[in-house]
Amino acid sequence: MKEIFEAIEKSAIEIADAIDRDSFSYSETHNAHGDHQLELDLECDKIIEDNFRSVSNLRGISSEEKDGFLELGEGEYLISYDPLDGSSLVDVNLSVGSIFGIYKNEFLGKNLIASAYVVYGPRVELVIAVDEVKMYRLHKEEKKFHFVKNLKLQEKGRITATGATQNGWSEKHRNFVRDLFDGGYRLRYSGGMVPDLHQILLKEGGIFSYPSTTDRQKAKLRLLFEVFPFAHIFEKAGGRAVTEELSRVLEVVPENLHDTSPCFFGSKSEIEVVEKYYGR
Ligand code: FDP
Ligand code: ZN
Repeated sequence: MKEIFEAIEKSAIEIADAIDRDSFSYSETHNAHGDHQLELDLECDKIIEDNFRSVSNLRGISSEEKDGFLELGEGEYLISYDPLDGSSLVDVNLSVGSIFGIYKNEFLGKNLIASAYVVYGPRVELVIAVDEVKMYRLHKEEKKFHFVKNLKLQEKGRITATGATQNGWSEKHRNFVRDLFDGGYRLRYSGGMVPDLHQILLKEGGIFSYPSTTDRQKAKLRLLFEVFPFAHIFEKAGGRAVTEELSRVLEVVPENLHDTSPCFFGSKSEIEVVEKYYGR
């Protein structure tokens, strides 16, 4: 696994450079989700693919920006990744990120053995979860990540982030959000999953939700590329990640690489509020 983490670090440094350097124009192509790809989405995808190609123990990779599975060898690990999450925020200079899930055998939540994400903000930070959740910061001159601290959630936080088109929210979701605001929670939503979840982890509590809507029952966030890795990180940090049916996110079985699911990530107390409104 050391080689995998080194490839992620190297990719993060190269992507941070690409964000500083490149134009943010659209390419001619769309990904499997119908998103119009930026030139930068494709470049970040290529950077990560190239770095993973030199890792010896990989069987293959799957990316939000690629339609199918890319076989790389006979190794035991599989990696799913989102090369540039929040690409609609690149042109307005808000933080974006990369997300990684590392699996054995099959792309199932229960097979996730490590996960990681990188935030490209005013600083570049890397978070890796194996048994514990560890945060590192890039020292730009040295081109090296330095350990900062372990991330651990308290029982309860004070911030909430909720996505999707509000006029499509269910009654349950409206009541859930109202309960949080009535209880004094503050809204913290940038529209980038990585910085929004990073904020909750660093503030040691709170809740992020991306619900189903009337026009999108399966919501928007992708199980393999976004939802599983963060569910793993939140659980390892002492929090929880559940679906609208209130099952553990990591128990959802995807049928296709690009499947999506409604999801909630939070500290324990806020997930109890989800249970209060989404329970039968
Ligand atoms: P984006 O489309 O900009 O890549 O990956 C999807 C994502 O961003 C997440 O980062 C973010 O949490 C979500 O979409 C925001 O979606 P809404 O605008 O529908 O709330
Ligand atoms: Zn994404």
